[in-house]
Amino acid sequence: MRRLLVTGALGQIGVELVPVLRKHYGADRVVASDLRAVTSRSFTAGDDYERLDCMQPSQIFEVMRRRDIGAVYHLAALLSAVAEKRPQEAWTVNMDTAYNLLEAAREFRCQLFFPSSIAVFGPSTPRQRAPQVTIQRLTTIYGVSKLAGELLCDYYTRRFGVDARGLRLPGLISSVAAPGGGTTDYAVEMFRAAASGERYSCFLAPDTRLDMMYLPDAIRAMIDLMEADPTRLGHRNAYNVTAMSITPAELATEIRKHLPSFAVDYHIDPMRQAIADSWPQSLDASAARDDWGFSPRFNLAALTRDILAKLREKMKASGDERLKCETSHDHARID
Ligand code: VAH
Repeated sequence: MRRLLVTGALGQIGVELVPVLRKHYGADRVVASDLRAVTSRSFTAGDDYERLDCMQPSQIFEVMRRRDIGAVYHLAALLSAVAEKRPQEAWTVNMDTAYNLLEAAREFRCQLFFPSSIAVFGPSTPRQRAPQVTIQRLTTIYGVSKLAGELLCDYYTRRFGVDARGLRLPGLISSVAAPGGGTTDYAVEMFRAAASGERYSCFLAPDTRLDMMYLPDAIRAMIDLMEADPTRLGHRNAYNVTAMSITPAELATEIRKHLPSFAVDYHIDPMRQAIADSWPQSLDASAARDDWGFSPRFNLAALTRDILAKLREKMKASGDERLKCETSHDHARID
């Protein structure tokens, strides 16, 4: 059986996606890769890991051939806030790597997952329940690279028969990896501060409403999309997906149901606030639901409960007893 390759495996999505893929398909079928040497605590020397610079086509082709890759989850990219600080580098990294992986997918006849984003929408996109097909006059270099990536994937599918598929991901909240330079990182940072008993200084205004999703739901959506019947994929590059539309103030209130003393103040970062304000406040994910059964399991209450429990376990394992949740709540799962 051909293997799966994850690029950018040491990033926020990758460190959670790789173990789930290995559990789903078998540890010997998933190759993790990133620019850095395998010194991260997320992967040990025994893990199947390749150092891979996706800016180098020869390195990609060599790994594809030697490891007999049949599907790629291409996660290597600069996120919105970092990209806006270094737009030229962001364009080069995000676009050249996407092009290189599409060329490799064409050459080796393999599937490609491309992570798009709500960043492909802009101020003139309908703010509420942004449709699957709508105006896309985005205003960030990250959005330009993600929309161009979507169109390039569609071209390779139409012109060369490459099986490329993508999701317009909202902000992703996880308990495992540190944030990676995005505009929605405040949510991950807020949980980490609360778990450590610290006050959090939020870089977005309290009423900044954005789409979010728990990373386990996003990973399940990625795998479901990649395994879906291709004849049903009317919008393969790329589907709107979301699980909730929340604000920093609402997230803080939910955390305080478990940690009543948790405090947040607001020191707005003008650049990240401008990026957030350019994005819709909510997406319409009905096409994903209708075409391949997208169905997130975690709402805000269930996500908060699960993340604080996971952070408490992690901290206890490291001997840190600071996180004692003072109340308990029933699971408020969507399903
Ligand atoms: C970012 N987390 O903030 C990413 C994501 C919707 C936002 O694309 O850049």
